[in-house]
Amino acid sequence: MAKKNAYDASSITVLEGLEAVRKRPGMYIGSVSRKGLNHLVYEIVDNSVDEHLAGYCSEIHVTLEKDGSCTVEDNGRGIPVGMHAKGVSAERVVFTTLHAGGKFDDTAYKTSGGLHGVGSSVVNALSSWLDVRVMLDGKIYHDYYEQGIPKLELQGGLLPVVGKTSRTGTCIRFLPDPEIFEKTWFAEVELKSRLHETAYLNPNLKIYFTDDRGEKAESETFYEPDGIVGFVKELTAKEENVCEPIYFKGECDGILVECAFQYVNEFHENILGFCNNIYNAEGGTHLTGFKATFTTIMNTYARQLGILKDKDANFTGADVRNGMTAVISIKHPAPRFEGQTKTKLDNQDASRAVGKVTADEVVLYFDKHLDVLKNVLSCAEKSAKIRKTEERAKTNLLVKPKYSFDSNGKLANCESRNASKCEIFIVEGDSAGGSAKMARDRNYQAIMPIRGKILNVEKASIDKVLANAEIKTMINAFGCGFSEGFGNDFDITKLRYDKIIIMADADVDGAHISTLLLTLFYRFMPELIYEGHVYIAMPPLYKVIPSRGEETYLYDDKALEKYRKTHKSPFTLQRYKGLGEMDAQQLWETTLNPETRILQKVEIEDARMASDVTGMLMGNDVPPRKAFIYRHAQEALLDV
Ligand code: TTJ
Repeated sequence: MAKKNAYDASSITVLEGLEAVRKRPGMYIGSVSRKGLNHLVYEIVDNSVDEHLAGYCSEIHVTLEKDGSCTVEDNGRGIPVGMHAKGVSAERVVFTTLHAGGKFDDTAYKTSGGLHGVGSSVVNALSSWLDVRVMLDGKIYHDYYEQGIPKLELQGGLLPVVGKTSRTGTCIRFLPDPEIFEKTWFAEVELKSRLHETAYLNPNLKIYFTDDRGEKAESETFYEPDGIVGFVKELTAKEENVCEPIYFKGECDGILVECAFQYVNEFHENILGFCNNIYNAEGGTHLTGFKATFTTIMNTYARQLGILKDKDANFTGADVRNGMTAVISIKHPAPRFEGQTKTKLDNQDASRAVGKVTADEVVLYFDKHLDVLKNVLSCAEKSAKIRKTEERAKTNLLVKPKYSFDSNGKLANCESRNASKCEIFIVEGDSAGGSAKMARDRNYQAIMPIRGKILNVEKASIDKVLANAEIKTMINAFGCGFSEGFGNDFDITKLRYDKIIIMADADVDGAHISTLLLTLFYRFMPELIYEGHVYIAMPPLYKVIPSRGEETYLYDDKALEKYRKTHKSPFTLQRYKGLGEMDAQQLWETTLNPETRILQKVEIEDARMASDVTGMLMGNDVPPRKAFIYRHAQEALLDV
């Protein structure tokens, strides 16, 4: 790097780089929705986690401030503030240079991959302002940016000292830019969930979270000394255990492998993969390595114990994982990611390493714990038994003529075959379904009414699910097939609709139907959710008809309160008890017309949320389920 004029030259590329980030923020943080907003916090926090992994940081404090900004503070060594080769403080380089994950080799910025770790300069570019305080060498150094542009004049390229301290660490405070983000209110439930996940993956790290935005501050500490064993226990907390969590770790070819798994009395598997502390929503090679080896081991045991006879076929992978909840966490020096959302681990050596460690450790464990082994194998036997019925059900579904997906006369399809324009509304109740059929634009909007409660797929086995007429119609209408988890039988490129819109009443029954549908999609067609095709329609709760002026729809009680405050003249209030009460015209205006309707996109932010769609929502306690749906309702965005 040339020293002469380096500052000028680099500041030009800096500005060009930041402009690119501001122009196409989605490329750098995934989206500008609520999820993208939270992502800013993760980007910053991940730097402190890296410092923890380097062995120098034991605490991170994350605070949501009253003014809408977020503060992240750690007790690490502090971002280096000394002179960088580019002629300014290294801190400036960190916050103004776009560095691709892993490419920033000057300092200790080994990064994690996927969208993560690309970093602090992206957060800086997308913030109205960002304030930096670095504590080291007994001093507090200060820096400050607006929309990514440095605002402090430096003396000889070095940061101003604003105080003395005996501590070391880094403190960043930033305000997301409302010019960039649809919403600038951090979603605390998702944030906490992700911070909790980070605590499970880093058992010696304490994360202190404070939400100071409400009338009284709310604080929570995430500290999980049991690590991923604790994580697995939490994921299975509401289910009936078949065994205690089994834990092992090991190393192979410079890759660290850590795994915890447990069996519960349920007909599903839940296997979560992490690489360098980042959740891999689309799985990848660490999971395939684990699964392949585990299947071989369990079949070997089953034959040794006489559970499988010579004439019997092997258990399938799905059989031996029936009822399994697992967390597989690896540390890889150079991870690569692929897949639609770049969250699928691609390194072949990860598959080998996980396979090797699993082969050694699982055998070591089961050789000593025959009772546990037998319990686990009985889960596989149960699965194999119902698999035969399942296979019959599956063929029945697939042999159905391809285009008669309106088999029971329920689906009112649209005329267009241009999938990128088409929408399908899954509507609760026949009467609302009837109105929706009249109100829709039949050119590109399809309506599928469903009656009452569809099957709870969390509790049912796959053959029952596929025997359900409404579910069959839905799977056929979407056109992609289905599979458990991310599988080859599902083909998203065949999807006939860009948007799948769940339309249910804003009451407890409606919330229940929404969660059943989400569970169905999540379990059998997760790509639909991960690739952003699933939405929840938000029908209004009220219509106000003022004596003078325009009629308007209000979507929640908060909006009504606000309307009462801002409109003094008398008005008539009409409350909708359900979709069925709306006529075709009203339904068009409020829930069908893309110009005026409100849709909530369904997004899954971390592993816990992924599990919660089934676990939290479908468990037997109603309150969290209601809270989930209602909270999503409050965050509904105008879909224009
Ligand atoms: C780099 O190598 C020398 C010693 O310090 C290392 C470092 O950068 N440590 C560090 C960075 N600790 N914490 C950070 C950090 C913290 C936050 C909240 C945000 C950012 C961008 C970095």
